[in-house]
Amino acid sequence: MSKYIECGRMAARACVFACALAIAVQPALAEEQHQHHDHSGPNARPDDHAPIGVMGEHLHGAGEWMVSYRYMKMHMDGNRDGKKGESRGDVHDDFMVAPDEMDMEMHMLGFMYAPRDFLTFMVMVPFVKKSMDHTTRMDAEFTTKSTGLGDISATALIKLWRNDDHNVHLNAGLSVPTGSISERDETPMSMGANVVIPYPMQIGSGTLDLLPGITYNGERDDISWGAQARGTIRLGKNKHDYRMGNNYLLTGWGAYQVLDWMSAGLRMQYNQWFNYKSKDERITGDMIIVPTADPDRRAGKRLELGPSVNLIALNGPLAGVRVGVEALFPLVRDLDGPQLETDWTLIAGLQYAF
Ligand SMILES: [Cu+2]
Repeated sequence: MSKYIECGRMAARACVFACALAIAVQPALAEEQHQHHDHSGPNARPDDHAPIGVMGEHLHGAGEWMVSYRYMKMHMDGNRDGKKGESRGDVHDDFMVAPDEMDMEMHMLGFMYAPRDFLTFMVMVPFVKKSMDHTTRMDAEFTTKSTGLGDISATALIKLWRNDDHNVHLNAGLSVPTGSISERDETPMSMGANVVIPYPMQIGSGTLDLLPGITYNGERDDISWGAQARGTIRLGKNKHDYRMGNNYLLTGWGAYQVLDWMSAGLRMQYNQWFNYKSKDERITGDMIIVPTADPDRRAGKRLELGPSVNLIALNGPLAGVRVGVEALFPLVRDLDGPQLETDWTLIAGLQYAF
């Protein structure tokens, strides 16, 4: 129980810090300029928003709301240790079971509301679906699945600085452990029992996580660009006595406004994540038969690049509706493996501000 109190205290401190910062920077912004970026009106641009895979990259004008839906699919095929690919046979040299493929799908609902021009609140509610195929040393194939509500997050986006062409804001978020860390399924080794399945198949982190970040946007004439750095900092340990590794993400993008209602973009993203602290005794026994059950084979880094398209309806009954599609492909993958490697990610979304 004390762990939770400790987490709560740290989270409370983080919130107080974010609010204090907001109050401290607010006088500098007291002279609230009229909303330069109208997200729904006739002056809106398709590239007012970043490629759809970026979150919390824009603020809204005072009184404005936005609802969004995103669909994300990540496909992983084949194993890798370091930067080098490993065959199923390589994995079977050390483990009784090799993961072959994994698909992760996410449906994410988003809500944004700006009480003031300098402050926008954002809440994200993910629904996650995972499926992993495996082969045993005896050549038996099996699939495990998990699905459910993920970790819900709330973030304050606080304007730090703006002039005609440039914007900088702070992202101060908190993720709460609403996602399950007790997903179960049958495996050939479980003798018909439903057992807790390995770490990558769990839906949530089980911990309160801080989501700090900073975002920059610029635009001039027909082009726009931006960059964002953000982290996922896990607090304490979860109820099954482990903590997932922190995650750090750095991304930059550029977009060109092809038409009033359509922009095309390119984005690069660097992501690094770390090994787990301690372990879940239900998953990691004395003998590790599959690499996904090893808390010390979770870390990795990935550099990705991909194209995107943003559309906006400027008038008519759908005015203010935005559609975005983005794909990401890996340039560099470096895993503390063997781990499944990500081959592609697809993100599509719908946004409506009012
Ligand atoms: Cu928004």
